Amino acid sequence: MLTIKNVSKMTNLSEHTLRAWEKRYGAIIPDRSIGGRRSYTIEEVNRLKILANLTLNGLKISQLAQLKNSELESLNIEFEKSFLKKQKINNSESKQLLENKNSNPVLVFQDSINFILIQLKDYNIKDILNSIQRARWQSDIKEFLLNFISPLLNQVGLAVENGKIDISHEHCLSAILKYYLSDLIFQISNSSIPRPEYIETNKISSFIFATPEGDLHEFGIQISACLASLKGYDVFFLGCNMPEKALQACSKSLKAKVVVLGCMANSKMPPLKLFDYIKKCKKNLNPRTQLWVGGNLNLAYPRETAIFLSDNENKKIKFISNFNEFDSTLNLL
Ligand code: B12
Repeated sequence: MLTIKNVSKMTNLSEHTLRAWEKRYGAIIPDRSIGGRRSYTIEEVNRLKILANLTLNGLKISQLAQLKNSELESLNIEFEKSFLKKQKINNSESKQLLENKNSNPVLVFQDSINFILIQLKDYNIKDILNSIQRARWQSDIKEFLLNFISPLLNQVGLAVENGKIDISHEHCLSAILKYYLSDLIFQISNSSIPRPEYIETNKISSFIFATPEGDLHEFGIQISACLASLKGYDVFFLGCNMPEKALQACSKSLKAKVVVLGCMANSKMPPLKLFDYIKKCKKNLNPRTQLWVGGNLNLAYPRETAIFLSDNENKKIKFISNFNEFDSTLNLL
């Protein structure tokens, strides 16, 4: 028998939503153990997964809660079919996907990314958002961020470089993702999303996320903020383009354990200016606050990074160039 915690992880529905759907709509009324705890069956979990998908597609739980399982399943298949048709996936592929949606998440994500690239050309925001929501629903948050959001941004970058789409399309997607990921950070922090890796004691350590003044690339810190929050750390997302003095003041006031700077090598940010910013930042932070520099700075400028780190004052600064490394560093804290 499954507890509400298990079910929350399996369906990506928060415990709060599960209780609300039970109490307000009677969508599922699980048995109770002798101690009064909810105990779900696998059939109930399957029903909840379908309800979650249909509500993501815009249907109201109030309209769905009383439908029979068979009615929900047919409705769900209709939605799947119309979505896959839109993605121009041929019949045999769509059948395979319908039968075994989770067997190849990379394939499912790549289809969604292709679909978004096509929709971007027409600035079709509604379908893009829908597609993002579906990718989110099909996977856990980490997979969604690392295997979908990050490759999506890179492929959009490539499409601009190759002249397949133009900068206005890239900006359009950036605007959508900025909104979507900000909301996700907020939802994770407020526990409205299950956190399988959550560690209660982590919440005494606060993390600040920002990018240096002049650097507008903020998806790296948004993704990292989600990863830290999933582990239970208290996350303060300050966004991009942070003046160094303001960052220090904030870090002092919050007694931050770690300041995470996202630094992307780009033509508008000369490396010396970035290293200078990082150096000043470390110098003026509380000595107990760690400074982590995420992004491709050390990879793009290995020689400059080596020189920078040879200075005793900078030795304790950590350079982290990808999210898996960031995630493991969080475990070591
Ligand atoms: C979205 C985007 C923008 C958006 C940013 C919007 C926003 N809210 O963030 C906007 C439109 C503002 C923008 C502006 C510019 N951009 Co831009 N942008 C991109 C794009 C398409 C995606 C970047 C991104 O967020 N990727 C997602 C991240 C998560 O993945 P990633 O970049 O591969 O990062 C990896 C690692 O570096 C690391 N990582 C990255 N950040 C972090 C942070 C932490 C904490 C950690 C742990 C790890 C980490 O993890 C990732 C996976 O391994 C890339 C294209 C591309 N191919 O990357 C160009 C790109 C980064 N931009 C580029 C350029 C040149 C610019 C501009 C100078 C363009 C211009 N002429 O105005 C300006 C600079 C503005 C400024 N002052 O900063 C170049 C940089 C090339 C270079 N080395 O010079 C790229 C590569 C495009 C290109 N091929 O030319 N950009």
